[in-house]
Amino acid sequence: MERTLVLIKPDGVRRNIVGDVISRIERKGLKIIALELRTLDEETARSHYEEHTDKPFFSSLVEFITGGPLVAMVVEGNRAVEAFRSLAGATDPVLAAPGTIRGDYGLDVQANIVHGSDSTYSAEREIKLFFPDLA
Ligand code: RTP
Ligand code: MG
Repeated sequence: MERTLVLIKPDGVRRNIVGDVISRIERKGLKIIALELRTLDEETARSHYEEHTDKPFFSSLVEFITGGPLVAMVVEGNRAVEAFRSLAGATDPVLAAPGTIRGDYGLDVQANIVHGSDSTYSAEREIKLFFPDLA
């Protein structure tokens, strides 16, 4: 079974849509095997988004993702990485298809409600970062 790291970003928690995001994950048939509400420190945030270190939006992204509590989850199931990315929709919520999480809830390319690992390799790295005790 494949695993992916899902985050409900601080904007999603602030807007009280944690329940809906979790419902969509469960409805799809994916299983939540770890879940925690936490506020990221700067070091963890920089490490999580390390592939974007050189992007112009990096410092703003770190500020946003550390700006309030988020929900971190490990989600498991058949092709979980792709399955969740498909539920999330395109990075830019303006372009994300209606029916996806970002398509239904967002307008802002940064405050786009959820994160999902982009490959099984990223998933393994991110799960270790957020849930080091998970087997
Ligand atoms: P994520 O990593 O959060 O799941 O999102 P993603 O794969 O769909 O998009 P990615 O390219 O990895 O971007 C990471 C996050 O950075 C913010 N972003 N801001 N200001 C901008 O142009 C911009 N572009 C991306 C978003 O929060 C995006 O999800
Ligand atoms: Mg990404």
